[in-house]
Amino acid sequence: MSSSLKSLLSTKTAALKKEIEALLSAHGNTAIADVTVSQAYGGMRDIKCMVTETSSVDPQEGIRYRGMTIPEIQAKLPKAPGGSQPLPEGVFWLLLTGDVPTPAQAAELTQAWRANESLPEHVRRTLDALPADTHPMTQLSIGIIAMQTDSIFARRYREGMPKSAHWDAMYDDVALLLGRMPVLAAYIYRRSYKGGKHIAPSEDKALDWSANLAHMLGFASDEFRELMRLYMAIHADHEGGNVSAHATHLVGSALADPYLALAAGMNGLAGPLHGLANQEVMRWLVGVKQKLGGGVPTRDQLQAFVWDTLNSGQVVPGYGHGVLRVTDPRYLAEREFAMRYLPDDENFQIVKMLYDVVPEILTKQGKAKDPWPNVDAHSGVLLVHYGLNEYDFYTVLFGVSRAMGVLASLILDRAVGSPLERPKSVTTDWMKKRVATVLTTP
Ligand code: NMX
Ligand code: MLT
Repeated sequence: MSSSLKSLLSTKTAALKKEIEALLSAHGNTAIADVTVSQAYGGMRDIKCMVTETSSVDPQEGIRYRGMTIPEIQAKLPKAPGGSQPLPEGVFWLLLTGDVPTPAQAAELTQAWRANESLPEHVRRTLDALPADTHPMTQLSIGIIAMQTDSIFARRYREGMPKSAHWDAMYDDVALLLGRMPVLAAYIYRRSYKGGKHIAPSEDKALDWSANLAHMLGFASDEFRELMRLYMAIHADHEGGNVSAHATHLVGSALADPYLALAAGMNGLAGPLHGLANQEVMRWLVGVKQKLGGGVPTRDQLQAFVWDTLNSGQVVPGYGHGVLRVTDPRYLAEREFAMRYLPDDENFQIVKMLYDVVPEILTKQGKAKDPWPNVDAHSGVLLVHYGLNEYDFYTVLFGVSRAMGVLASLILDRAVGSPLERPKSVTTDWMKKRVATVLTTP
């Protein structure tokens, strides 16, 4: 990766480590949260018990990367020549260091990642051994694991590197992995859907990471490139508690190398309550159209379809959230993109209508704590508009982006020496005794 980023990081993480040590020594025993029985049984919602530096989600305003909102990121981060969306290279720099990079620094990252864009032959062969209709997320996970043979962290650990060198090895692995992720994603796409007719990375080595991904997927328009930049920028991170980030962090805490840890995160992302929701949204939306004979349904028809979904015991994909209690700002960024580039798109009309009807219905049903749309409610229609119609592939794009956030955190984990994660579990019997004690204690 960029050498100036590495030396900046070395200084920054040394300072961060000192801050953490001072905090621990002065306030190590200060309580920051209480845990209720409902939280222990209910997916640990809102228990403040882990630290992630890269970003934070506020229920009322959504994600901030190092304190910056999505609109601020769109306004302040470096852009590609002629582009108006932030470069994900800048997002990664920001997540890792907390600084907004200069255009030259973002370009340094483009160069560093693009220098690593070859996929080892054995990885291609491993993927080619799978049936072509293997789900793309399964292929992504297998592809990442297959690349583990190149792990610098694993090799240096075996050679006896000291703990102080862990972050350095992690950093080098991440540079390789992030360079390869778009190539891996494009390889999966072209083998699954385009008869294995692969497209080599662009010969224009200054072409940014997302535009090169668009090129390798087979979509060359300037608008699609812009969409990829936006998509990669906004899906990158969502603090540490979401399934993909938490799984990556947990597995990494055993000093598993980043390939093993990222694959774990990607396996979590492939769940329909997490990243896979983006493919489910499109499938659901197309189901509405098919059932109603095509075209844009009426508001009444759409309302009836939403109720049918709920009454048959399914969730409305793309709506609700574990933390957010407002419309996801990432959804709003996608909506703004749609208004600018595809205002008359038929699927976009339906997505807009859903925004009108679903929150009201979920509120009336009274179960979901958050009736508003999340990022996955909008991304599919943008991709379909440009001809990327293979819904099962969508979560792979989410994964390429999410790799930036979770791997930035993994570097930081190793830099500050985060220990093995090992919370205490209890049994229901313990819980019953515990509440009985609380009840009888005056
Ligand atoms: N449609 C129907 N029911 C819902 C929905 C929804 N969109 N969202 C929540 N509920 C239900 C939920 O299933 C639960 O029901 P039950 O008590 O029968 O188990 C009840 O409302 C309470 O759930 P919440 O506490 O509001 O939500 P939770 O934090 O457990 O789950 C999600 C959050 C995101 C898993 C949930 O809202 C959901 O399943 N949404 C649809 C899937 C989706 O869009 N996932 C993508 C999330 C974003 N991402 O990229 O990861
Ligand atoms: C995410 O981007 O990870 C999702 O919105 C899920 C979450 O934050 O729990």
